[in-house]
Amino acid sequence: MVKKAAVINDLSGFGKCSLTASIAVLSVMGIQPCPVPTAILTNQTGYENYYSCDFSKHMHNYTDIWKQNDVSFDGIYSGYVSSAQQTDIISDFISTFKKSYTQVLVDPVMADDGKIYSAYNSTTCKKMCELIKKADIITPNLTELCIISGQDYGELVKKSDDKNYLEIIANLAKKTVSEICPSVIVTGIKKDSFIYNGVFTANENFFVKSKQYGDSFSGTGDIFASVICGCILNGINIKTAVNIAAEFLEKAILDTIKTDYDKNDGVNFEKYLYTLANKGGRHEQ
Ligand code: PXL
Repeated sequence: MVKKAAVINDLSGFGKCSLTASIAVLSVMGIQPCPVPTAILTNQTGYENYYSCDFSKHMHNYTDIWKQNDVSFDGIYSGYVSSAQQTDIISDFISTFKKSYTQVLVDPVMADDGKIYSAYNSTTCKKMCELIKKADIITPNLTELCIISGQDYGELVKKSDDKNYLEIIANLAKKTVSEICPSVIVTGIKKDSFIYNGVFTANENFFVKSKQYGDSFSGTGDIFASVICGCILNGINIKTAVNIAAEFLEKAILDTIKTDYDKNDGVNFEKYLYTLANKGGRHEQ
């Protein structure tokens, strides 16, 4: 049986993020992605111009009709929301479909590099911080961890040269683990030309270190979370999952920076998707 993941995210025509990333990654890893669009956009919101068509009023139908059709999911993975109200719809979706075996991954997409996304406001962020309480695992970037834990991002990154910088971040994440969500993976922590991803659970606390190349690219958080989702559903442990996600992104980023690029266009991940096919892809088992 192919495992199924409901993927609640937007569909952006350009930016190689959200559903375009998740559908490709999960499929190659042998998981059936079942998309629930939150919005349909011409392109992600980091470009100068974008048009976004909010899908909120249709999202209830997914919950209602899929309930009538008695579908079930091994995973539920949510990302970008285009209104604060959508967090309630996602919360209802999780309550309706979460079974004992369903893994819920909420990527609390809100912000990056210290700035909240242009379609978000403080209410959206407050509601997202409520939604993560329903997750088994969350994958905030450093800015999002700051929002979740009430830490000023600017003040935190001022300490990035300090010896105990990672320890300060670990403490924020551990507080989140004990108070909000059992597994927290903090992505994209920049220090001394390296990128760290931190894993925090009741029994594990560690950072995975990778080389930092180029900019912050569109969609890398979504690709990272999608690989983690695929790995978890394929029974791969969290440490291996983070290494697989980091290595995959490294290949895509290295390829992207070989030529002129616009960070809004995302990374060249397509030609490396095949490297994920033997990472717990169903054909292997
Ligand atoms: O990758 C995060 C993301 C997802 N979806 C949309 C976005 C962004 C970040 O800007 O604009 C539409």
